[in-house]
Amino acid sequence: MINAFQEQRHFEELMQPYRAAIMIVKTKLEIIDQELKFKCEHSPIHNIQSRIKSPQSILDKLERKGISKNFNNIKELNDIAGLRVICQYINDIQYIAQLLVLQDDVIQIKHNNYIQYPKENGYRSLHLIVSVPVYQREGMMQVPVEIQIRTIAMDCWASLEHELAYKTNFVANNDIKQRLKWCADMMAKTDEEMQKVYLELNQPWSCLLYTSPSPRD
Ligand code: 0O2
Repeated sequence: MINAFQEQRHFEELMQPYRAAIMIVKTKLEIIDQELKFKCEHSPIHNIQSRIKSPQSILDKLERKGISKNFNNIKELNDIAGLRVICQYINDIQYIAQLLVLQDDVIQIKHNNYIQYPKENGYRSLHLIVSVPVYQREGMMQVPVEIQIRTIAMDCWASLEHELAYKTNFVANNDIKQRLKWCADMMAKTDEEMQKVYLELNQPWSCLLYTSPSPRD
């Protein structure tokens, strides 16, 4: 009993910097959204979700990567802390990502553009791994955070597909795969059309929007 309690406490202690990193990156994203809302009358972020990977998922991932299943090896994983940013329109995705990684204390470690290059099953999303400094009593440590940035439509497809196919032991047959892919492509067409309508209705007023952000001096 005491051992289980101590293990739980040890795990929670290891998670502390990751929880802090989530708070830091989430706040940065909220500040970006607030600024754009004020200056461009457009709030690109619909919703931000966050999660700390569960102990079981951590052990499963260590095993998948061929790393010994021990919580002290979590430094080998970059997605213990995860944020999902749901945007209104496709163009918002790249713009938010750029504004975030241009910040001096945000180091980009990895960039996977599954929107420009969707996965074979139709999965679309922009994945970033960044690291941010977290200050604790012992000093500063750089903590990685995985950020998935996608539109409402991409998120709708990915959330359902996650349950239906991605995280199940069930191996989808070709018919199911094609139908899921068809849905993903329809969602992508909807995103394109919604973006066009938004720009047609708002262009005269959104002069600042989607212009390349440049590094601050
Ligand atoms: P969960 O349960 O969602 O957290 P790498 O770390 O680069 O070696 P990894 O982590 O597979 O390999 O990277 P990738 O491909 O960028 O995927 C990271 C996450 O994106 C996944 O986390 C999923 O959340 C999501 N994802 C990737 N591909 C798909 C897909 O085809 N369908 C859906 N619905 N989501 C996907 P986890 O840890 O695999 O799972």
